[in-house]
Amino acid sequence: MPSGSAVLNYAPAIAEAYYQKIPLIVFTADRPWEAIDQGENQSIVQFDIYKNYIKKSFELPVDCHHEKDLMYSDRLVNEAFNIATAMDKGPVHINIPLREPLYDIVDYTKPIEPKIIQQSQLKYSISQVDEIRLLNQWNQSKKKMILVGSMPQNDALERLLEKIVSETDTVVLTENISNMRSTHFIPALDPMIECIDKMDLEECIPDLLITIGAGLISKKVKMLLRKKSLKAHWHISASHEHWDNFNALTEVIQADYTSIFELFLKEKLDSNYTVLFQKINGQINQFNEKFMASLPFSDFVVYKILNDSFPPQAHIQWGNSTPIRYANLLENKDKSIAHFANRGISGIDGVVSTAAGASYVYQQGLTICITGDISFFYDSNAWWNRYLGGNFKCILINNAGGNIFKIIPGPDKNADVLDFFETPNNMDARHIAAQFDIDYIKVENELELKAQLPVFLSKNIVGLPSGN
Ligand SMILES: Cc1ncc(C[n+]2csc(CCOP(=O)(O)OP(=O)(O)O)c2C)c(N)n1
Repeated sequence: MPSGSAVLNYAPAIAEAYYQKIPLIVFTADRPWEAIDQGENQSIVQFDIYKNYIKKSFELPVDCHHEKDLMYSDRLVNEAFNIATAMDKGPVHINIPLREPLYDIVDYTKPIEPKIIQQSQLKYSISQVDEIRLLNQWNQSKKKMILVGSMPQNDALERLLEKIVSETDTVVLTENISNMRSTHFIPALDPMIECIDKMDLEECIPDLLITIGAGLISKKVKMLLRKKSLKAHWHISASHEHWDNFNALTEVIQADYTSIFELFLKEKLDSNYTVLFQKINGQINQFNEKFMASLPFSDFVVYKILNDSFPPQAHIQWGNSTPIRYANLLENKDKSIAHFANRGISGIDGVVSTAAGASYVYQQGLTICITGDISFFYDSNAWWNRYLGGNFKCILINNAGGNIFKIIPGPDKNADVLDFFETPNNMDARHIAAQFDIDYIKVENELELKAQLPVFLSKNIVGLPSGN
């Protein structure tokens, strides 16, 4: 349990969990209130320290002399766990003040039987009046589009959305980390936009846009939907966020996805909207093949080769910056492979740490972290981890700086400024690998990559930082 400035070091992970709605219980050790702001060693005000990024903060009593103190602590801990895991999930903080001596072990003879307060799970459903109103609007909208943001695999929802597409003539757009794989859905949104010709553009804009899941990666889709004023945008979520990403939000629906989409299945409308997207989707493969064929050996070629080589059951942890963006341009068909990224707040800190932690929890297959060099070196302490196993692999795309800043419009305009954004470097991961006793393979061209990848994926080794 951390205290003092170590508590602040938790902040990026807590903020990420908050925006991704991940249940997280954060424990911190503290000094009692009388020692705070007294120049005492390693003590800062810790209660509510994460207040903007936490569902609720708790503080246990310093002493437990009376049985009521224990009852109170029991209740607080139960409340904290229940709030974190409620339908509207997120992190909670339990601060634990301790009096000196801090390192003695107390011989506590009484049996400890913590009370468990159960929590029945809420199922948000909307009122009948709202049902009728929404269904009415759904019926009147000929062009309906569902845009799925980041979420973990959800087979039941995937099947339900397939039914929505085929029975109600609705278009479903998915991103890589929405983990929705179906021939009924449109993947790889940026190439799709390249394939929309001007004539179809107007036709493509929906009358009704529905968003689910966390933040969207595709900037092109954002720009497209922002450019044209949408008639209606509904955001469905168990929590109460008002995400108006297209400046057109008309309804926040606090419901679980199943109940709302089952409601919409009642209406079987035929408007040919999906036919239009099927036509566009048919062009994506051709577009991609032509585009790939035109490329020299480059980061994107590396990503394509990697994407085609992931073994079944793998969990891919994409780094922020270009890795997740390139990943989002590529199509994934294997449903057994799940894709993740820290897209709650898109920090480049903790990319490798997150993947390392995830590999400890997920033992059924490989966890493969794919990261840029700045993110990798920034987080090099991630390798200081006693629990890493052979199921954890890391691929470092060492392009000697933050390449994203050469791609996004803006920083590239001024060469002097670009240097500060990009932070060019000549760092080599070989020494980090040696320091932490990690196997290391370096590849520098397509031939080497293709030759080494099977070795890397099959061997029980921990990491493959590569350079290109
Ligand atoms: C904690 C944090 N600091 C700074 C940034 C801003 N930032 C976004 S991308 C990036 C560069 C990342 O470079 P690298 O990991 O090498 O990936 P590449 O751009 O080469 O793909 C930076 C500094 C951020 N997102 N998060």
